[in-house]
Amino acid sequence: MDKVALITGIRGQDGAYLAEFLLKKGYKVYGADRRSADSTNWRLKELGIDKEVEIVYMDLLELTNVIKTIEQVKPDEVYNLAAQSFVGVSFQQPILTSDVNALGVLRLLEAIRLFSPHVKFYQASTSELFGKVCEIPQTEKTPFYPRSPYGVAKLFGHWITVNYREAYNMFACSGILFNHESPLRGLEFVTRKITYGVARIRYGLQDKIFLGNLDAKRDWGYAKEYVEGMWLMLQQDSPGDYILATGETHSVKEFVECAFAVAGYNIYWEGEGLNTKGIDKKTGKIMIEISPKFYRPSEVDILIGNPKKAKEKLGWMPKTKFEDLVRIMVEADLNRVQRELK
Ligand code: NDP
Ligand code: GDR
Repeated sequence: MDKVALITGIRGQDGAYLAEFLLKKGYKVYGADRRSADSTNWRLKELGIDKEVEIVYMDLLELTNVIKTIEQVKPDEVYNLAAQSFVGVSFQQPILTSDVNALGVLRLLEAIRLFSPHVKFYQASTSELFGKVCEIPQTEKTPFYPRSPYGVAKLFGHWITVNYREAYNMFACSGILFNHESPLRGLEFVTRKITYGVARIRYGLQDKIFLGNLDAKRDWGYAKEYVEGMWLMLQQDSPGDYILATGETHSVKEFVECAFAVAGYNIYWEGEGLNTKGIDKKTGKIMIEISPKFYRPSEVDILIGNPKKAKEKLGWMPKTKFEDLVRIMVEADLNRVQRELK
């Protein structure tokens, strides 16, 4: 019999790639969608799997809905990817963010504990747990110090997963994933905002991109590879927590330079702080300006993860290098914008 997986957050970046991955492995995949007015499922469509994933309506805010879904789907594995995942918005919606990202995890764990305790459970934890880092690179043993309501809520999600594993002997894993990007990344995140912006500039649809803190450094990997790591965690003999990361860090500035270079521009910088400008060497045009509205009240300055445990125990290795990731994203957006223009 095929294994059955339930993926929450099916309409998100990781949900789409994980569904694709599990379908290829022969799983029956249920995708939990919280239902919204726009149910185009563009990511599943882009991967050509929208007809293969069975959509069930489930909102992590609604306990009875969560219980009924677990009873109906009878999954072997549950991947909890649903979240209010945008750190910036978590400062404006801290209570909603906590309800979904913290209590939402607990609702799911309770439903599993009470009605289907043999389910294997994956929780989407994050490098945002490290926040104000005290150790470089970060490992599974590095102390947490979240810097946003998003990070604080995810901290609860992480620890409640650990607690249910220890208290009830549940097969519950927490994947501490560093930033992972792709052409399916949401447009509000800085990488996709830049690559889509570059493509629109290239085709004359916009003049410049407004950004916030250019000095923030992130460990950016390719999302398609990270979903395999999630699956591997649930295939082990015993549950555990793992970091998935590349072990490299780059600034937003470097991402900008690299993305523009793929489209044939050469960016140099003038000014400092809010007056920083990214200028195209050939034309002298300003391509990047700073807007204070994209700054966060408290920032995570640098993240760089050590994926040694995942390498040794899961055999998981990131393959795509930073420059290749940026190229994949810019080229996909150049193609998209070209198609939009037709
Ligand atoms: P996305 O924002 O692309 O997807 C999140 C999904 O969660 C969306 O489909 C959203 O639904 C859904 N969702 C939001 N609120 C609810 C709710 N109340 N009930 C049910 N579903 C809900 O995120 P990613 O795919 O990038 O990330 C997947 C998970 O991994 C998230 O939990 C994120 O916090 C975490 N993570 C992501 C990392 C990354 O770099 N991408 C790194 C580390 C952790 P809708 O489509 O309707 O908005
Ligand atoms: P992050 O991703 O907060 O790391 O969370 P994001 O791409 O939003 O920000 C990365 C860094 O870039 C800086 N930045 C900007 N960010 C956005 N969104 N827009 C801008 O204009 C901009 N200018 C500069 C930010 O300040 C930040 O330092 C992502 C999400 O996927 C989380 O769900 C996940 O847990 C973490 O990655 C790991």
